[in-house]
Amino acid sequence: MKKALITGITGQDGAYLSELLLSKGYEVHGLKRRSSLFNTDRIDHLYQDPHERNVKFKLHYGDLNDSTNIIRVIQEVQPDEIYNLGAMSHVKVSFDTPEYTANADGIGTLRILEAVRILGLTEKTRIYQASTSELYGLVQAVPQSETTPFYPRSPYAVAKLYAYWITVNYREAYNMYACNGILFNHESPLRGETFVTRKVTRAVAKIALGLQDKLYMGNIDARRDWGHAKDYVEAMWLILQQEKPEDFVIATGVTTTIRDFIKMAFAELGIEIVFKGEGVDEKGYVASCTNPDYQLEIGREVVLIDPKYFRPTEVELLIGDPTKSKSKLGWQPKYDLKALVNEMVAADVLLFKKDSLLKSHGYEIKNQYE
Ligand code: NDP
Ligand code: GDR
Repeated sequence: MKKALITGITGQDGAYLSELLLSKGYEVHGLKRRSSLFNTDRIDHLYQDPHERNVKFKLHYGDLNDSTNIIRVIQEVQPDEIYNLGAMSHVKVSFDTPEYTANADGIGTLRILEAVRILGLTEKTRIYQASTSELYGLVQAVPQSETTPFYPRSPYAVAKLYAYWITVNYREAYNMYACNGILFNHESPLRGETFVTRKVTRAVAKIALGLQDKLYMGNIDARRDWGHAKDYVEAMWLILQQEKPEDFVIATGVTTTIRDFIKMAFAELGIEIVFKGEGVDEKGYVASCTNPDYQLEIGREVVLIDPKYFRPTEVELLIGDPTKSKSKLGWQPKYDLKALVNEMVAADVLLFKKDSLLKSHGYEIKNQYE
């Protein structure tokens, strides 16, 4: 039985990857940060009582900023595969916490590679590094492939650039099986609430159910190549099953504006949104509502722009070229954007119907926006 160690196991990708590896018969170990509240919502359904025998899912306290802890956990687990998914992963927040981000996202990767080397596991342990399309940053060429030059545009992306190259360097210097998956944006109902897709699908559900008035957005003209996280964790696994270690772009090859994503998400509930004007004064209003379940008056403004969501330097256009991953890995996504939006909106409607019910019975509902 193979053993895998996942950093970032409590995150979106960590949860889907755990499910995938367990279904393949792996023993799955995860690095979990200590938190003052439970932070295991996404993996609670996988929890196994550590007092039982043959436990296949185990969590270890740890942090990517703590070398000795990482060395200890890797020594204890002796993993066949490490998936380094842990990171301060929010681009906008990285402008507020650049040093922390550099440490966790950049040096954290070095700590993993160095631990494997120090422990003499270079022949046994394969390493997947969660690299990102944010490396491309300021557009040099499209679609972006494994050979497109990088031009990072945020402290997050600069930290991930270090992580990318240190992974390549350890592969070349020490003959390690260490690979970068350059993944374009991937989303799901488990996506963190402050990333744009989830922020929108949550707001669509809440506006339709009368729990929120307006949705405040940043740059809605940016374009992203969005896939489903479930498809993307499959690619991570495939990258570690090849004969020789290589880096791969994982993307759909289709790009869409945030504006169109907003329209698609509202359309799932039969609500048509039209934008008027240009620039920061632009507003989105309800043009029609054909769903009898939702009482949204025509002409009501529901989408507004708040410059506080703009980034000091923006990544305007991402569109990936997945040719290499399709031909070498045989990777093929099952979801398109329509199916992804459909699943995300449906999940958030279900989630907020509970709040709606509580509200109708007089309970106070807390709102969390960002
Ligand atoms: P999430 O933000 O959902 O999850 C990040 C995970 O990292 C969480 O488990 C978090 O723990 C953990 N973490 C954060 N800081 C530390 C730290 N200092 N030490 C240990 N663990 C830490 O991200 P995703 O699941 O979406 O992404 C997974 C990885 O893939 C990330 O590295 C991200 O940068 C990268 N990536 C993501 C893409 C995407 O579109 N989703 C695209 C390309 C790359 P906690 O739960 O305690 O906060
Ligand atoms: P991104 O994802 O920065 O691409 O990084 P995010 O969803 O945060 O932003 C995508 C685009 O939407 C624009 N935008 C807004 N974004 C947020 N979060 N909130 C808003 O209100 C808003 N309005 C407009 C942004 O400016 C941006 O252009 C994600 C993360 O998962 C990274 O960890 C990962 O590496 C990359 O995807 C690939």
